[in-house]
Amino acid sequence: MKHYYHPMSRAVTTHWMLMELGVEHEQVLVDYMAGENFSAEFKAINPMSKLPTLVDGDVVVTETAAICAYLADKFADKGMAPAVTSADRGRYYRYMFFPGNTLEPMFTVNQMPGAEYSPASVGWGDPERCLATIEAMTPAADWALGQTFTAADVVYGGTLDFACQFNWLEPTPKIAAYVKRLKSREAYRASHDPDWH
Ligand SMILES: N[C@@H](CCC(=O)N[C@@H](CS)C(=O)NCC(=O)O)C(=O)O
Repeated sequence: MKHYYHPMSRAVTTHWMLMELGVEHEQVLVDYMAGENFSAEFKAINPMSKLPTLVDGDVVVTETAAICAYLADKFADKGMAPAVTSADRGRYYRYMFFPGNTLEPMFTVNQMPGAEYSPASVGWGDPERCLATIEAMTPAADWALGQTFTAADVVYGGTLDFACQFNWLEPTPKIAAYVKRLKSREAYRASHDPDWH
């Protein structure tokens, strides 16, 4: 499979997922800072011109969380997603969807001074609710779903890691300890440039 990637992009998270699974893949560097993501060739694969993008045979997967979910299910024997019928699946989905649907837009709008919005209408409510939810959802020990590390940690934990790195999120002791646990993983270290993380 081909993983369209840049080391200073969200593709670091999907690279981390590939490393956790130990999946062989071709790393295709797309220099989006030089506009290579707008080439006709890449736009034919992903009209959003965004990284990461995964191509697995005839299957094109875009969106960081979708790629991680796809890989976790494709390599189900690696145990990075709870079984579809397991009671943990609901909690797993929550960790997988909350970052892209809710946290990312909140962090983005929160960086825009004076932005006006209706908390009841925007999907992310307001920063206070999001921060309270992050604090509640962040595990005090081990991983998002308990003792087993899953794709939920890559997606949710990866978002918290990015947010701390860009100073979008002031980590509480619980968040800082979780991010530290994530960073101690071999696959994290193999996929993240220490100069940027
Ligand atoms: N919603 C997408 C966002 C991907 C995204 O914004 N990627 C950035 C790099 S971190 C990108 O490709 N930017 C190039 C551009 O938009 O020109 C995801 O979760 O994968």
